[in-house]
Amino acid sequence: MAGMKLLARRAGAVVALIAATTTLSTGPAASAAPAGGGHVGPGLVADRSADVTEATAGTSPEGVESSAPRIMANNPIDRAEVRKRAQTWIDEQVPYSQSLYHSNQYGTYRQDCSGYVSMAWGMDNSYTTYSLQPFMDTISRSDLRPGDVLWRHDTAVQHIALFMGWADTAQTRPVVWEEYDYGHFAEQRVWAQSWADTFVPKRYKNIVETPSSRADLVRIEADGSLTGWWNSNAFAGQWNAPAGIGGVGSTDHTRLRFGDLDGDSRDDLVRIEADGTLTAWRNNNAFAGQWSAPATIGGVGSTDHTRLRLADLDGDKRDDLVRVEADGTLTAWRNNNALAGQWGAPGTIGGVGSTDHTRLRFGDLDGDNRDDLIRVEADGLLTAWWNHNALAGQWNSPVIIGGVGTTDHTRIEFADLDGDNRADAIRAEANGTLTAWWNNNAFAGQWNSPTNIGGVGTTDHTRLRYPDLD
Ligand SMILES: [Ca+2]
Ligand SMILES: [Ca+2]
Ligand SMILES: [Ca+2]
Ligand SMILES: [Ca+2]
Repeated sequence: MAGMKLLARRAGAVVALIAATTTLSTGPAASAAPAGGGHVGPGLVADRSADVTEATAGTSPEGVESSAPRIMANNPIDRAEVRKRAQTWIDEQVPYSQSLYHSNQYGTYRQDCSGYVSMAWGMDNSYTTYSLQPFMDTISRSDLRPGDVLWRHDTAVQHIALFMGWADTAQTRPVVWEEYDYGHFAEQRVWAQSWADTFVPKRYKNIVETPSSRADLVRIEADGSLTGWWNSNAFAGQWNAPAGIGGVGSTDHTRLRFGDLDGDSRDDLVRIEADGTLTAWRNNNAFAGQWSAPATIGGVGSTDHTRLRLADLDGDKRDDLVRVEADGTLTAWRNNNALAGQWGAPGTIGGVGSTDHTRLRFGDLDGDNRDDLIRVEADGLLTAWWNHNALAGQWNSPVIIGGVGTTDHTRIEFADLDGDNRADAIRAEANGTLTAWWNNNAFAGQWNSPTNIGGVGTTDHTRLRYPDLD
């Protein structure tokens, strides 16, 4: 689908955000042995266009309700929580059964299609496809979002599956998570259109729509003003018209980072000063031009600012601070309450071996809220370390998760464009168009084919950022 052209307009009213600086804290400390020496293993090259096996039919009927233990009470629940709950049955390889019940920290539910959905939605019983009906509204197919369902109840088929995304940009083949038949675990599949079209899209009445968690687009202009494009539906090429959202005064744009410092799910703005202090503007409502006055929130001592990253290492929704040292070790400061100047003491959390630090990125590839580590290799392959518990130095061994072709690695970034909590891959092309790969299960090497999601006109790509502003 061709992307809508995103033409830039100069910011109108620019809020002047001028920094003050006072030094608050800490220089680096280096301790502990590096973990996860990062070397690319051969033979793990992912097929980046790979879709998972396409399903066309085949579901067993389901069991019936029983007096199984009741855990939850049909409370409001957001989509990230639905994903987190549903993921557990896939990880635990819960086999399909109409009579067996599976228990974990989220309760005890029948191991069939509707029991799985009841569990994912945190319901007070293992409902059936029939008895779920009063809890759901019918929605349009184009309105489907992760955590909604595809539902069918007729004489031939009684089935329900969690909708998790689309496998194609034409939005005909859904990616679903389901318990669908004996001999299978809870799993992710892609449905053929012919099968999917026999299902009705439904939404749980208690789903809470959190503010859009899709990454937006920002360009830092030469005068320090910020132009923002709101991501309406990036993979369909839909962005709002560009708007001036503030400005920091004339500044070296490579010193600017976005990250959520206070966990309100809006990315705040940080500038790394020459002396290593950090100046922050809290995002109060960026698209309305509302930012808090700048404040100094700490400092790392004089340092090469290009070595600093903001990433949420522990999944508490607040971005922590990471510095890539010359020898490839990673030093981290946990964000305890950054806007109040509170950070944990610096600690070494691992290392990737001597490496070009400009090739390292952080992004949550699997939706567990912890940012994983990615290195863009010279040949365009992507090496990733799954963040198991980074602040304790625990990472999985590096794996190749795909590739973006031989390319200028400074053009590659990772951000969640569709709000499914998994970071997608973005390449800023020389002509200002943006190419994106939807993360369909990155650690299994599954990405959708690259698609043009829009463009900003010819521009210096180092001025582009992909924060979630709202
Ligand atoms: Ca924030
Ligand atoms: Ca954190
Ligand atoms: Ca992660
Ligand atoms: Ca995503």
